[in-house]
Amino acid sequence: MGIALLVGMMLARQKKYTAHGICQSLVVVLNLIPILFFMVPVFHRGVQPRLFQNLENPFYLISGLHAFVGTVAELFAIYIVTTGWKILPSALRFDNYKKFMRIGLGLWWLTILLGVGTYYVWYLKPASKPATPSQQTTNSNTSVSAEGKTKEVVVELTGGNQFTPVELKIEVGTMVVWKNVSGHHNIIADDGSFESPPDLEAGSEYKHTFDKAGTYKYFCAFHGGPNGERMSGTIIVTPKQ
Ligand SMILES: [Cu+2]
Repeated sequence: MGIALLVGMMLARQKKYTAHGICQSLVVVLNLIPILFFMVPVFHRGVQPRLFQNLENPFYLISGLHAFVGTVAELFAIYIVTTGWKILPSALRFDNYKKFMRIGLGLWWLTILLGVGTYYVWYLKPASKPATPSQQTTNSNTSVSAEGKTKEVVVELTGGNQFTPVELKIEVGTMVVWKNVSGHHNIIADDGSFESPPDLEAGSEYKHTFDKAGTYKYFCAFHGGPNGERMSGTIIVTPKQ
């Protein structure tokens, strides 16, 4: 998109205004597809519900800024396109093309930079804590800790965007250890009673002990949603026998 915008800018410099208009308009319109079908749903599920409580966390701050500046940039660009093709009534159009184009291009480049930043923070940034792979018995995924009190049960998060097992039955007092085997995931309870860090990198884990009987639904905000949408799971906690 950024390269196409630069090509479009060259066309304007060479005074090929129709080609310039077609090039930049295509970028603006095609850009709506990933925005509406990918970015808006992921933002709505994974960022917006916890954005303002977590502004000090780069995961939320950078993706939140990208969403804000990107929305302004796309709307501004749509305004430029509708003016350029004379779709808007003349009273609403601008005359100062150079100024508007410069502001528009500046906003788009800022959005692109924030987008690269979001990609880095979400998918490339090395884990802040070194992963601590814990020893596990080979034939069972249930183990008893050193104190002999807390039972631990493992749920694996895999690259296929699945929790394994999807449904887990445990007794009150059991600790569930979610181990991220591959990919980027997180664990968020539908009812908000537990929540992992926003981005659990491969090799890291998140633990939660269930002290109350009940049925707990949870999901990964990257790949699922509440109420059992796609990447999600259930923990059924039964009273002590
Ligand atoms: Cu996931």
